[in-house]
Amino acid sequence: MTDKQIRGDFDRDGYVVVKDIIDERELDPIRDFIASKVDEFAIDKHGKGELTSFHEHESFERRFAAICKELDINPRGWEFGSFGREFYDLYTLPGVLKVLRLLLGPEVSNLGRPSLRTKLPGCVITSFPWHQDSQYVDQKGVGVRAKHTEHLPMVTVWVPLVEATIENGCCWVLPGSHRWGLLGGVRGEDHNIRMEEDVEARGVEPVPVPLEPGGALFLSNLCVHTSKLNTTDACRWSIDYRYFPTPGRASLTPPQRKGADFVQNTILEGGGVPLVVISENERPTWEEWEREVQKASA
Ligand SMILES: O=C(O)CCC(=O)C(=O)O
Repeated sequence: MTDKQIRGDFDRDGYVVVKDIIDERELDPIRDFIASKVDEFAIDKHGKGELTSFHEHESFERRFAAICKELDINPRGWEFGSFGREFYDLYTLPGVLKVLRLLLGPEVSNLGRPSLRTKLPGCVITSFPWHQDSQYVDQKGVGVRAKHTEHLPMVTVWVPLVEATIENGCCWVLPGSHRWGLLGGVRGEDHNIRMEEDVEARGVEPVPVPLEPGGALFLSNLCVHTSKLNTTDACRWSIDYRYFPTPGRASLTPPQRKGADFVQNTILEGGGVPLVVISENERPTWEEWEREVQKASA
């Protein structure tokens, strides 16, 4: 795709799918990280007598699903950490940064809190209802109603670690919905946001986004999207992470700056440190970033 097509699709639809921008080998460290955590989990549960098998002969896609099935658990998210070199390397993938520069300009910060998705077979709680990502950023607590980032352009990068298909619960989008503004929605007891209106009634045809590893879906914070039930017997592993314009950027309008400050403060309150990516050649190294995070959490 040309830069013009990427920018044009994103402006028109509120999302753009870019295939083959990540080398398969660039995904191996995060897959290895997942595999080793799943292994530790199996060993721990087996040691406690809760598992009859380590399920070690299952594939990457199947193993965690088999373990959770035997334990009869359905976790909403990944519970084994999301900070490390593997994550830094994903945030700074050259192909991803190139697209981000087209969509958000030259200086962006990473929100520092990725969502590593297990998306287990038949797991209802990870069939996320229609939502806009700004709703999750702005409304942290159950029942909270707030709008802080409506005017701040943010981009979610959604990266499949196995093939995402309609059957295993890929994302679905409503093209053009980023022009509807930030809609009313509220976070329920299960921590999922639910819209106050039936967005499908607006008549836009939902579009599925099946995607092979190596591609990425770039989503505006206002693009309405969902992901449906995983009807297969394997996990749909993926990771998504978010960027926003660095708050100090001179070109921000006052409402954008307010939104960026809100995001920055929310991250710092939560003990995280945003990763500032100035350009492909100028950004904190992994060691610098790690030191900063350690300082913040000391
Ligand atoms: O990966 C999924 O299943 C849902 C992702 C999503 O809705 C999001 O990243 O906002």
